[in-house]
Amino acid sequence: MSDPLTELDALPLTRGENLTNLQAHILAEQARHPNASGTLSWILSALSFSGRVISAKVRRARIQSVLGTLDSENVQGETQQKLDVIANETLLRCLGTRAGVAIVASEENEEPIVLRRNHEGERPYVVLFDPLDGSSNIDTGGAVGTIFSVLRYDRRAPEPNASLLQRGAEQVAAGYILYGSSTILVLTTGNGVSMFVLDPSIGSFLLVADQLKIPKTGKIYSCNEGNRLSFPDGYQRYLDWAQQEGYSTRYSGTMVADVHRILLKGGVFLYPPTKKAPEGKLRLLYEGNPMAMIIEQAGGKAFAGPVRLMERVPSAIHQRTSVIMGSPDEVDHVLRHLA
Ligand code: P6P
Repeated sequence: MSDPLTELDALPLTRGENLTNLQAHILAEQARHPNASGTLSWILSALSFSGRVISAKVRRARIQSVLGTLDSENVQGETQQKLDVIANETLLRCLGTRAGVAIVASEENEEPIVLRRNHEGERPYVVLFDPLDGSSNIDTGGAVGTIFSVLRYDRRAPEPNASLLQRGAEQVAAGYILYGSSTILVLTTGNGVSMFVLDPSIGSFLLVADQLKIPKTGKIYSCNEGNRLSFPDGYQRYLDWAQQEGYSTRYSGTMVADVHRILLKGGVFLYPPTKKAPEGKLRLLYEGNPMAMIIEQAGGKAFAGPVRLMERVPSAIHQRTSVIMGSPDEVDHVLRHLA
């Protein structure tokens, strides 16, 4: 009969740490706010549940012959992968059961979905998400992810959608779920960054790192150099400099995977303006802002060209942005070449 404690040691935890699951962590965070109603905790719980469902779908995609594409396109004009639709439906159906969610907005839906208007007593929220970021990598077994952003619903807003068009600095929570060699959930509610790994044998996200800090430096840059010739000059000068300094490049085509690597190992992720996407390709509200909140909460920097990304005032839900985010010193190296 093996000693249960040694089995605990085998879990993906720092040796000697307590065994904390995501639910316990969320409730502990809630307890830090005496007048918290628990509404946000329920929303985070719905996002976690969605992540577990989507993870199971992603890992069985080939088996369930879910791969391939629907003949439909999403608002971005991108061919929808079947798993895009399934991930989107999963999030809508999990969040829809939570009373505190007033509006949801998704990369896959042209218009936001107003779930509830009357909010007597509730402190409602709006949730924005990219249900399956990097979905073009699904068919080749590449990493994909879900990105989410939570803002307060503004009752005073002239119309519901105005609550969606808030600066990233107003986010109350943000994070992502990476479906890679393991399923990893990274979350911030404004009090640092926590990382959880899904243990599929028990169906729980277990805390493996709290108050995660991004390395100050890292000689790695992550960008699609296929677009290099259409980058503005400053970015090309930066790439010349980085290559002369012996930097490595890592780029998977899934923002969640590329930024997660930088969060743990250091470096800088950049998606500059290109001829095809003069505003940048990534979406401000449900890619740029949530990833920027994670990076800044971990001690990194996140810019859109020369301006702090989370200061940008959105004018449209599917608005695009350029992105420079990662280790503080590495972002500074890029900004220095843009000046
Ligand atoms: P490109 C995926 O489609 C995505 O939105 C991000 O996850 C990723 O960083 C970027 O676009 C990849 O774009 O132009 O390099 O294929």
